[in-house]
Amino acid sequence: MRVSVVIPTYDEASSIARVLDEIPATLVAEVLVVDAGSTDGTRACLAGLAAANDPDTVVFLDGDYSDRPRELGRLIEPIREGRADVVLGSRLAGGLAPGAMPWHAVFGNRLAATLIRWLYGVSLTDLGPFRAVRRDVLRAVDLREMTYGWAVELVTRGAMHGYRVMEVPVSYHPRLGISKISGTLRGSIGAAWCILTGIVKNRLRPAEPGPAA
Ligand SMILES: Nc1nc2c(ncn2[C@@H]2O[C@H](COP(=O)(O)OP(=O)(O)OP(=O)(O)O)[C@@H](O)[C@H]2O)c(=O)[nH]1
Ligand SMILES: [Mg+2]
Repeated sequence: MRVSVVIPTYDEASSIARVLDEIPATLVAEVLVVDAGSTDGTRACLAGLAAANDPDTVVFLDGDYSDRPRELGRLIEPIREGRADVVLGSRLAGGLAPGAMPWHAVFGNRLAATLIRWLYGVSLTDLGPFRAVRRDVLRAVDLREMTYGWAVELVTRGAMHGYRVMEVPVSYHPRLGISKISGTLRGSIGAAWCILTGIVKNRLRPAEPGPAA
């Protein structure tokens, strides 16, 4: 299975070398660090995805050393074994280190996961940035959201297409460098709005044609 890793970065000079060092080289074919000057990290994820060289699975993680790249194997294992199509790393089911996530981010992620459970029947506890996705899912889902709603769109629309979405516990640690999103009011409100409205909106959107159409 060919695995491409995509890491959005914006002013992460203090952490990116460490993140890259700890990616298990035997498990991945390529790593794309997307240091684009966009207005948010998720658009950078999509740019990385477009540049990836024919992957079977794409893994996303943050460049601030909050996620531990050594745990990458946990995310791709269920895909490799044919048990899942999308695997999310849950920080709230895993080891959340003190100070790693502000309280409002914990609350917002729990709320989003609960709504996804209710509306889509997918059992999640968190919507973390460390995730692995089979390329088929990325092809089948017509991704329209270019900002924070992108990950939600993938999970919710993927589930509506019948793809298997699951989570595994991952650890999460205080970031190195300066906070860009969850530590700022603007970032937090923007992300919360996109994510929560996206969960409802995607449920109401008509199904897109299948991948073969
Ligand atoms: N290319 C690019 N990457 C970004 C941008 N904004 C954030 N990122 C990266 O996206 C990832 C997630 O952003 P973070 O700033 O860690 O957001 P967060 O985890 O919600 O909150 P903090 O860790 O508190 O800042 C990090 O690797 C950032 O460097 C951007 O405008 N462009
Ligand atoms: Mg972060």
